[in-house]
Amino acid sequence: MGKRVAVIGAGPSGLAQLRAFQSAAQKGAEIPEVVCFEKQSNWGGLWNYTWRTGLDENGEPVHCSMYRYLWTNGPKEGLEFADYSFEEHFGKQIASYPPRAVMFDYIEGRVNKAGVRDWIRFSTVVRNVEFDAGAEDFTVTVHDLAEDRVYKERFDHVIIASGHFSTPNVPEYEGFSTFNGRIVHAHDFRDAREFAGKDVLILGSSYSAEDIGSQCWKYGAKTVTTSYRSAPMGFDWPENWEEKPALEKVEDKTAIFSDGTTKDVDAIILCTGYKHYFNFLPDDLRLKTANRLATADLYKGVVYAHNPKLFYLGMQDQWFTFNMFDAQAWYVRDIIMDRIDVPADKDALLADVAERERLEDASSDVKYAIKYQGDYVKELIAETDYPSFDVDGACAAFFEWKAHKADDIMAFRNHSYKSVITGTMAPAHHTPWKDALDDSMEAYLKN
Ligand code: FAD
Ligand code: NA7
Repeated sequence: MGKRVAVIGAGPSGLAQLRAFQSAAQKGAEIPEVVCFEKQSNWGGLWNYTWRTGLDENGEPVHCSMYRYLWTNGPKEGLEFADYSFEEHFGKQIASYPPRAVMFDYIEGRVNKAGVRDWIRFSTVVRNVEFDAGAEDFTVTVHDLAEDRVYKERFDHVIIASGHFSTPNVPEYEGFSTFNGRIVHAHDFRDAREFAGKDVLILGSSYSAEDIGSQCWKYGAKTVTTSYRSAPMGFDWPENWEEKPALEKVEDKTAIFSDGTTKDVDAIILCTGYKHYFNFLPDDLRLKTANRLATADLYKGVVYAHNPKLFYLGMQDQWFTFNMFDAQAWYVRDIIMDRIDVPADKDALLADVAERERLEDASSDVKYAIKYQGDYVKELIAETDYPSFDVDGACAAFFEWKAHKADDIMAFRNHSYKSVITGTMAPAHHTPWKDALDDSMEAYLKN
């Protein structure tokens, strides 16, 4: 069909896009030429772990925000690929909260099977994207880091799949520059053992705060103190864990909170979230959005309203992940392959966004939010040939997960759920999460 498509990033979203095109080709369709640019030397995005922090071996910002001993923070039954089950990959059903290495293996398994590795130019960072309104195409400038060569290529479409949990949001509080201990953002947190025996202060009250605090607790921190800006997490924490209101300042090693209480701490971990950050995009193409379910300026959550030849994948805040990226990738593929029409009128695109925002804002209930994103996944897959799956069943697994967390925050990962792809119940893991210090793939799969 003569079109050329650039995909930026080979994490779960970018790989979903490659698999979407490959699956159309497998069914006999003529597909565009697809080129994926990935700045790291391997695929997997955030799941491609590195010990490095700061700058990588090429002087580029390290993308990885994951850490050693990370296990999925939600049940795998909520994210399973509809076209590639865990059972197909591992040859058996496995427990519900796999460690990172197990997830990486699963992610890689599907794209190895699809045979799309050759479509990716690794160690190649995208530096700039420009739209030529006359030619109606994009010029993409990239840096081949291995050969140290900068070059440009033209594409009819660009798909941004560069993730949004990599550039840290780093606030400063009074006294940080004279704090007598380590201050680190979650993005640079790697090994919880570093904090064994220490009094650790964690800022934030979302996923990173909960999980990094739990990691520190599991690997022997003396105490964990979490400080919330808006609302406490409110779990029934272990006895050496307490929640405090907002941090006001630190003096030497003493943290002072808004209720006047204090705590002496050895280290401060900023679990204060991430920024949508696209330093390779000019003003007219750059998405500017908060981390929310209804992303600003994206028609159907993927088409950039200000230039509908440009797409973004995975830019939403996430209950659903891999299967949502798939739904988006199949949908974008079908727009590019002229199977799905996008309204020509920009106001219609923005009206779609406004309606999504209105519906998201209609309730602050967590179950409502999970169902809202589930409905979005359903909406997209209804229009493509992505294998339909029981999205309501996945929502039900998320509801159970929430209840299990409320019951016992240090034990929720010991529970099992039923696959909505194969219908099989996951086995219980052989060791409770808090006692499972070896989280290698070999150890995890010993069930
Ligand atoms: P990413 O995984 O971030 O991949 C983006 C890719 O783009 C990277 O490979 C990067 O190198 C590349 N890239 C970026 N910029 C450029 C450029 N300029 N040029 C070329 N390449 C570029 N999700 C779950 O489902 N379960 C979990 O348990 C879970 N835990 C998480 C824990 C942490 C600490 C974090 C931060 C996230 C977690 N997530 C989890 C959510 C995570 O966002 C998704 O699972 C998934 O990794 C998102 O995929 P992505 O492809 O959109 O982005
Ligand atoms: P989130 O979910 O965006 O949460 C960020 C948290 O940081 C949230 O509790 C914020 O409080 C808090 N925050 C932000 N700025 C500040 C300042 N200045 N001071 C204090 N607290 C602040 O990010 P996470 O890293 O937890 O999760 C991101 C992904 O990583 C997620 O998908 C997981 O799977 C892993 P607020 O509630 O806004 O007041």
